[in-house]
Amino acid sequence: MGNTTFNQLKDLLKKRILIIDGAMGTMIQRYKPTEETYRGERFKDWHRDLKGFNDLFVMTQPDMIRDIHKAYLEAGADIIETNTFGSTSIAMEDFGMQDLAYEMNVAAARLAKEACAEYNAKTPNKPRFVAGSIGPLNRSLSLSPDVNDPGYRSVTWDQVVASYTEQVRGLIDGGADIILLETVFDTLNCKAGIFAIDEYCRVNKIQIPIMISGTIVDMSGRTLSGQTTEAFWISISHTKNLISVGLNCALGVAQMRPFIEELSKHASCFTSLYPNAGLPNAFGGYDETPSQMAEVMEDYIQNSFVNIIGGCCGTTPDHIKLMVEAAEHKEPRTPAEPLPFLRLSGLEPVVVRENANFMNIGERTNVTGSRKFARLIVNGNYEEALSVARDQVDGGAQVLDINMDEGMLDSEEVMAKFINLMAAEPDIAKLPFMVDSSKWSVIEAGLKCCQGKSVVNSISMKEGEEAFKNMARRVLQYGAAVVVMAFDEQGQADNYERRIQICAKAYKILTEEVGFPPQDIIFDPNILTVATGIEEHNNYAVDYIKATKWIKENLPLAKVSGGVSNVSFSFRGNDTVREAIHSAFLYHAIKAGMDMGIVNAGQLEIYEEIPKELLEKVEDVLLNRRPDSTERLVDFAETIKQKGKAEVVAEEWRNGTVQDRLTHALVR
Ligand code: THG
Repeated sequence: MGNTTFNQLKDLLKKRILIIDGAMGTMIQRYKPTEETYRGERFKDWHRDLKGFNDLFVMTQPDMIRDIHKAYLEAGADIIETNTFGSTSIAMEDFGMQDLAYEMNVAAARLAKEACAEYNAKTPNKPRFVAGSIGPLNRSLSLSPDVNDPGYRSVTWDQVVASYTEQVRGLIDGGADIILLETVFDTLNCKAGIFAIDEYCRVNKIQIPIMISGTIVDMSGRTLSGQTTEAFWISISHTKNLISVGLNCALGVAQMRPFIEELSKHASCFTSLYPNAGLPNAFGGYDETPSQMAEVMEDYIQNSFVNIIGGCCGTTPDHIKLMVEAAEHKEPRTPAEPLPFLRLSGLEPVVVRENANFMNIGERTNVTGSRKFARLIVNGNYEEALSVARDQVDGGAQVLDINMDEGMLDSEEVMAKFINLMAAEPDIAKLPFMVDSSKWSVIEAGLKCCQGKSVVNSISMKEGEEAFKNMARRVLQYGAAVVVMAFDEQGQADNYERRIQICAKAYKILTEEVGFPPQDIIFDPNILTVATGIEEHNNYAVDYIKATKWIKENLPLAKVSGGVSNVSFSFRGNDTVREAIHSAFLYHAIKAGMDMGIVNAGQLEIYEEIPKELLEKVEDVLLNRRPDSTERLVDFAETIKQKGKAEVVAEEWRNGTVQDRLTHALVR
């Protein structure tokens, strides 16, 4: 299978609105199936009740399913869905049928394909497509089923990937033209599905178009796992061969308006909408009539919100027929062309626009960077460890760096556990996460728990180019951005030349060989400790800043970051001096183009407020302005008493007048 279906669909979607079919369940109900209908001949002695397992009909009542497919094709659908919404080994465990998953998917895809073939033969100029339906599963990777244990998950990423891979294999073997991940309420499950499809296609050297359709649970417009529409789009936008993104199920067609409008504004692919025929009524039925739905759809078409329309629960061939009419001879929406900004997400989006302000990445959720956090994690006091994360958010962090690299810990397990716990705290989970480890296995363990678009911290050419490329490709599959350290087989870059040479090489490999979006590359040209007394270290800050400027001027769209607190390790124990060093360092590095930094959020001194004498001595060191600058700063530091300043200041400003408080808040 080449990319021909993808191109064929793309060409069609440029010309007209395509129609996807309506509900399977509603049609099945018309047959009033009994337990015996479900069982058919093959499962008449099955040890579990099977009533309600609609997917089973592809094996036990194939004629019924084929007839339903035909009814939708007859109504004018261009795309019909396989009857496989729940046909994964994981969901089929409920019926003791997990071993039949592959067979069911093959059977279902074949039925749909046969029905399409019949119509394609009749109308060769109107090709019909089979979308292999993949549902969201009955187990969630983002949500705990146990209210008393928010970090618990009833399934693992690897299990979901394995189960989806089997389903994908069955659907493709049975002849599906498209894979449709639908009714996504948990973006992490969806990302595992994307990963499964991508890996399956990579291994088998095939390509298949993908459609993704999310669902929302109420008028807040959030997914069940809590994401806003834009955050959802950002989280899945790495999907290769993505033909469309959209919404289905959920509310009635009219209530979908703000959310499909929002999605259509952001999505660089085509969009789809196939809602329920209204909300379920008291009897579990659906009341919106074909003409009511078609009328609203027509409005959405006029407003260029949609490229593919159809129906979900409660819709029938009559609904589809009127949608076909509503879509006829209409101009289809043109996909959005989002600017190439770095876009991250947690429950909410973070977009790093051109000329964006400096972005704070909270450093404290790091067992090697905070004794307190390390103690809490080692002792299993996760409750309080979460408050460390929360304090960083309150202190202004826009991303959280998480590091669990400590010899006494099972870092993979603890990384996963802590991220899962943070996922249950909306005030923390609204932020994107930066998964920080020097071990790739720990980074992967973290990525498997992030529903948003996170940042990998970090990869480098330390173990050679092949290893580097392999990690970068994996990062793409997980849908993350990446920090690249200026490190190669010869070691860490510690001068200007090595810094820019390594970054330039990494950029070339990533953009030209791996296909990494340049805006998702964040270089870290090594913030190393100054004022150590070793002469070779004197130019470290200068070289970092110079390298930053070079990267920003020569590696288009790439970002620059760094671990800011590293620079001042020589002054451990003297926070006043350290904070002055950090803010003076940032003042110059940001001017040179530094986009973001790992910092102790909430503890950054304001440059203009650094006492003159201290600032001069600090800048002498940072900018390597005189040979004795280290001694002079060390001597001066002795004279500065620790005041526990940050805390005091933080409270004092609240006693000012309204004018003073506003000024303070604005300056901050
Ligand atoms: N680049 C990238 N990632 C990084 C770093 C980097 N991750 C880790 C580190 N460096 C950045 N994070 C920190 C976190 C804390 C400190 C320094 C860097 C720190 N901690 C206090 C200390 O060691 O004195 C501890 C204080 C305490 O125990 O409370 O300074 O460079 N990509």
